Amino acid sequence: VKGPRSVPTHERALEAVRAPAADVDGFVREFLRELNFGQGVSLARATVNDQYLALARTVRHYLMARWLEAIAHQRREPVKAVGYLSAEYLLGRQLDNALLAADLEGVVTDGLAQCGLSLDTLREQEEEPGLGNGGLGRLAACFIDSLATLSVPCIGYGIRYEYGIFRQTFVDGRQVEQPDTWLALGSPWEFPHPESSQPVNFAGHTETFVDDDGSERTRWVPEWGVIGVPYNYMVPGYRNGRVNTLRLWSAQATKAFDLSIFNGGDYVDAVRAQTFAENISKVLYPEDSTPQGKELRLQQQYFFVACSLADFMFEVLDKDFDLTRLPERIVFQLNDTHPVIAVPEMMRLLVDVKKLPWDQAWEITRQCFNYTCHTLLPEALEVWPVDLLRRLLPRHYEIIDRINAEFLADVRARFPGDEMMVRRMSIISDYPERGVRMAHLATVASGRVNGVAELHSQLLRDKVLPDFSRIWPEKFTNVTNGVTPRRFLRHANPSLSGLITEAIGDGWVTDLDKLQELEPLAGDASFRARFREVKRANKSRLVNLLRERDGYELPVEPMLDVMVKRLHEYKRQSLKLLHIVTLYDRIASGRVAASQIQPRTFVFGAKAAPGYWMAKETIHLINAVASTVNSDPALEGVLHVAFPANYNVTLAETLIPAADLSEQISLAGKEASGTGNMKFALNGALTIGTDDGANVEIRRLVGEDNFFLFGLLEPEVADLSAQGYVPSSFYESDDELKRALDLIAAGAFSGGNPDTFAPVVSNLLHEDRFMALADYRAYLDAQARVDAAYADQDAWSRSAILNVARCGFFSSDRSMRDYIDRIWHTDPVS
Ligand code: GPK
Repeated sequence: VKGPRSVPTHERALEAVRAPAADVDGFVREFLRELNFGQGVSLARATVNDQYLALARTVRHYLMARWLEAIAHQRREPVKAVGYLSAEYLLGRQLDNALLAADLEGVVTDGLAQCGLSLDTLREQEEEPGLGNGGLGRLAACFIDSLATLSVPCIGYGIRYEYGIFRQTFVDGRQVEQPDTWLALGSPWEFPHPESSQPVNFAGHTETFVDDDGSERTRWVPEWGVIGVPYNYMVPGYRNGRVNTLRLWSAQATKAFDLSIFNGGDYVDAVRAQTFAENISKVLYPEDSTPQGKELRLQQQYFFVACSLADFMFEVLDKDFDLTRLPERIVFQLNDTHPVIAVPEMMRLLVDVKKLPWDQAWEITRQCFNYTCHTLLPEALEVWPVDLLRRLLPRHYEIIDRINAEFLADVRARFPGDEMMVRRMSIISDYPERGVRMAHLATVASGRVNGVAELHSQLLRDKVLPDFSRIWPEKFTNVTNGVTPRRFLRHANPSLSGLITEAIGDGWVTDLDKLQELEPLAGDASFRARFREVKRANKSRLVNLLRERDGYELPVEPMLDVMVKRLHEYKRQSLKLLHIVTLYDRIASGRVAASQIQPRTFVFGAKAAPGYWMAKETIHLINAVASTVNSDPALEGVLHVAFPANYNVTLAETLIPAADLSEQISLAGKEASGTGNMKFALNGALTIGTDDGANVEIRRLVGEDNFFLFGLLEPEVADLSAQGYVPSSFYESDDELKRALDLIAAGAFSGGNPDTFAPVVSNLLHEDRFMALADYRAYLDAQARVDAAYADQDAWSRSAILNVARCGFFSSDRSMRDYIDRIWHTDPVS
């Protein structure tokens, strides 16, 4: 598949990559050329999609020269790069990001206007690449944005899923999943490079043989294989001339595979085989924090890391590169356990393919990997059944087995006689079935292991991997997550960005600590008034969007209270619901007059994993409560519940800037970090939250007066569960809680049918793994404090401004500097 590369003279090469003139005329010329010659239509006949595709390609041209230079530099100069290995990248729309990075928005707006077109119409045409489930995938997207902005060489490696995260629809209030056909109308941001494809093998067996030099070696005789075709995406830094690469792999059938079957004469089988191979990159698994041990998922994981390692080691570096020096050129970051099969794959490449001695290969491998853990939930830590792993990747299993044997010998030497410890630490577990604990493998192989917020990193050390942190305390570190200020403030909130820039200049876009300079303005009444105008304008923008997108008629006035994140029991959307049901009940029962209630609009956004039954029942209940509340005339203008379907990055960009109140109400000790929490605070919403994840750090930075804390602390959660938590005791002892649950149970939101939500009620009453009932009263009290605070608009705005001013720490630029200082030790390039 590899075509020859031509070797042009240096001058000719430069000539080929000159960007179009960055003025209106230059843009229009290039745009029309793309429309005519690229898209094959005249302006008069072009559809909106034609126009969008031509625009996207035109914008690409402005970034291309820098991109090619960055790629050439990577090959030419001995700099160390970051290889970010992630099964998910939740990118969001590309056009606006590219316009922002290249500073083209003004030119493009004017140029399109000259053609009778509007940028707003064209940007709506883009289907966002939803190649991730939630926080973990979005974090990867923020990180690669920051690395490009910091001019740090990075290749993001991942999978080009043909279907990203499903499109959520509601039918009678229930979630129905539709395939995400994001590629259907063409994908102008990607560059396929079939000439750089990589073969990937599976299954078969291993055999030992004696090599030419007389040594005994092992080889893998695989049974079948596929080809990985890379698709490159630009990752532009913010106005710094740096463009990094995101390289996503797509699976294709091999020619050899086809041929053998075609020669067998069975044409139809041959075509089926092709489909089988291409299935590997067909669809993103929609489970977030609850991986299912599916064979295809393991195939995906091995597929993309095998392609990525070979790509870096044999394509980016020269074929004859001295691999003992590999750690000088690359550091791979394992984004959770999904890419951890890269560890035995690197050993296989070094030992079997490059014939390095095992110990030397292990030394190199250990210097090349670091591991980020994103969870504390035991069910989210991947364990692959030994039978499955051994069948699919027999050589990798042998390598893991040897890594484990050597590791356990080391443990036994340090702790003689402590076989319990050996069992606890083993990479291969015996119970409940023989399985490979990918987090253990990652920890053994990595130079550094990090959690994603202070509390999480501490719990990771103390509770998830305590034995490991005892023997290797220096391995463990924390890097608190961050979010990119480009997408989530500068782009998503142009009104607030404008106000900030007017006050302190625009340096904050790449140096978010500068937001501190806003602090004195929190005391300035006229600034506060302008801040409120911005919030109001953002609410109007949201109301307009939800009218067009979902047919909602929402009032602009009320407090906007937002809970958007994956639907998961530990995140406790059900606790939020109990609050709403209680407010409803207070009015319906006449205990409180509607006029006494602080008007609020509640917005939910949440996808449930299609196989997560309780989460889907909760979605149904949210929709049922919404329709009851919204159709009650007594509540008009007082309470409103909106649940727009298909919450995604694009909706977040309009929703977050409009929010007054950010709901971050997971049970303490369960949310590793959260990043939505950061986006809301940065956009001037106040948080109501538990002492969990990065909430802890947000509260410390914004000040306890500007944050509504409630609920059990993590040690209290641990105590309560040790004592034996009995949720019904909270139900019995709190009349309002009892009434709220009884209302749901009686069918108040299901047309009088008590069966509809019986499982949800019963789950809360008898199981309540995440202690929603225990935190209910504290939560309602905190909501009462929110109401009181909101009644003083001026004081609220002051707090909101202080949230913005004090959240500079949560820039992913800072996260990236932390990774660089503590883990990667890479340098920016000039
Ligand atoms: C954690 F384990 C997982 C997972 O499978 N998917 C996922 O999105 C999230 N996460 C955590 O739940 C968040 O607390 C965290 O902010 C995010 O990863 C990024 O670290």
